[in-house]
Amino acid sequence: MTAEGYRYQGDVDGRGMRIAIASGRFNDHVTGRLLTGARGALGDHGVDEGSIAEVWVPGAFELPLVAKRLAGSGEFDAVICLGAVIRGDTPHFDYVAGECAAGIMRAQLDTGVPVVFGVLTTDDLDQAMARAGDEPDARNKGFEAAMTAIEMVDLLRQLPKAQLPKP
Ligand code: INI
Repeated sequence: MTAEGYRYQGDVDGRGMRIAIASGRFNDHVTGRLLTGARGALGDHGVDEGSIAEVWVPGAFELPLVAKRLAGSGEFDAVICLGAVIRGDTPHFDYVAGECAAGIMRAQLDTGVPVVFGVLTTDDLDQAMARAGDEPDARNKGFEAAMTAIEMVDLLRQLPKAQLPKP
């Protein structure tokens, strides 16, 4: 403890971490770029390529179920979800984007394993492409999601363990 109290912050050293990346095939011209960005960040920060599992699902709506399975398997320290939900003229967007976000949150709360929301929700394709830049940096949401995953794994390792609820 310092004079100011405690301070916790995750480091972005991914050495030894095992990471699963689940990606939606819907709009795969976008999600493929997010995946490249995520792999770039993991590689730059010490995650071994052999410790990364790549999983594809049909679309963003399927991400929560698969993320929960991966997170609960005990095989991974974090799960990164990548998707691109692009608003057309249909209310489908709101259902897909909303349920995807809620399901991903539930997967991480239920399992205690970080499940990162690397899902673009944009009005059009141009906006999506602008967030899926081909440089491995923060203009690529997949890159940003991977950095979040590493930081969260390290942060949770530092924080006090959760107490089991009293019977
Ligand atoms: N899935 C996406 O990942 N992005 C979208 O933009 C999208 N739109 O627009 O419909 C989308 N729909 C498919 C959805 O994720 C499911 O795969 C489908 O509904 C079957 O459950």
